[in-house]
Amino acid sequence: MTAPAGTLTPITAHLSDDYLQLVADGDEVGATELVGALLDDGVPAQRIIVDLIGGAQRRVGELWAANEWSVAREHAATAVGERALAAVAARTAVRPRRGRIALACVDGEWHGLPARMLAELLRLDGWRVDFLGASVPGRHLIVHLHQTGPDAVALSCMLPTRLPRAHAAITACRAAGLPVIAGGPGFGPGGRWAQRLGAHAWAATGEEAVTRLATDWPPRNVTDLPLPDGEAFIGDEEYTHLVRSRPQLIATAMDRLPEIYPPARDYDQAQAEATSEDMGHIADFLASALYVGEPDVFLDFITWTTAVLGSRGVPPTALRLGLTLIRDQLIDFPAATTMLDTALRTLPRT
Ligand code: B12
Repeated sequence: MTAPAGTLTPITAHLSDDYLQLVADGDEVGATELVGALLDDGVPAQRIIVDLIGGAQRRVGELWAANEWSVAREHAATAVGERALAAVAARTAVRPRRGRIALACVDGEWHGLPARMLAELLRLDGWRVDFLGASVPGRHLIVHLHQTGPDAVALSCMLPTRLPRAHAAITACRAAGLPVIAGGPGFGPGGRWAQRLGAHAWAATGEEAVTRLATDWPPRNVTDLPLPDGEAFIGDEEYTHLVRSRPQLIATAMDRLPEIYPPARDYDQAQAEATSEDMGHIADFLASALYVGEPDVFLDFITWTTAVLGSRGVPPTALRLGLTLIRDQLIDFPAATTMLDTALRTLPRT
């Protein structure tokens, strides 16, 4: 017998540790056997998806960020999570009794697993879900919507750097008369950038989305819903300049780095590539911050990246110099330089 979803939380810390160990070992068979045994014991599929599989993925993220796990180990762990989720889905068929939802990750967003988790939660609640997977280009999404005629669109965005693309997708869905529910931490604390970009609703978690969609959804007269205030700032001149000049910005910063940061003179190819990638992240988060007019997009990234680089032995000085090299090339852009100056002030002094 299956207990109703949400009535108990039978995923103990001990069970989570066991599952994380299987994930850490890349043991797909062990992980699918474990979730199968839990289903046999009557543990609700929702608890397995959210608490066990999702909880382990978040832990994997912490281990990667702390440089305890390599990218390869993280990839292997994610593959086990996907397999375990598929095993739960295969065991829990539910006949659709609600509407049809298209669920996609926005263009350039490769975190497909959280969206897949949401897809399964919605399916368990009786929705027919068209899961379109990771990184769905806006124009293909719209073609799909016209071909299939869903009742709503759910858009997943885990990284704020994808906000401009999320905005394009939301705008296109609105134009097609479809309500959009947005989700994922990329939309900011409390989903505040989702609302600013025109989404009709936002939910922090898959379970919150299920409740929301089951109660007050869809909004009536979707096409009449007013766009939020502040549309005008979006995608201004500074953002456009930054996006266009991104390759040049990074190349110039990389050329100048050894002059002002002598350790960079001895970087091997892998270190140089990682540094160039970090410069790219600085440019991308800055561009998104400019796009939505929210310095916090950039400042949150700086806090996060200081910790990640620190755990890899890169001192705040290196980040400070990287930011300065980008700033020096953007002196004619007041919003960008203000954000960079604020970020520079927040960096720990060494
Ligand atoms: C696995 C993983 C990857 C995998 C994804 C594989 C896959 N198939 O999903 C890969 C390797 C591709 C990846 C790549 C990157 N990643 Co990554 N990744 C992760 C990791 C470890 C797990 C993600 C996950 O599955 N979380 C588990 C679920 C349960 O999370 P959740 O947020 O609670 O999910 C719920 C909500 O988000 C919500 N939700 C999600 N979508 C939607 C949609 C709607 C409509 C609604 C209503 C709700 C909703 O419902 C979910 C279920 O309840 C996270 C760490 C973490 N803490 O999440 C980092 C993380 C997200 N990644 C991060 C980074 C930086 C990257 C890279 C930039 C790394 C790099 N240097 O290249 C790239 C970017 C790729 C890209 N452009 O998308 C950072 C982001 C930090 C930041 N500042 O934003 C994180 C947080 C890691 C960290 N601790 O630093 N990553």
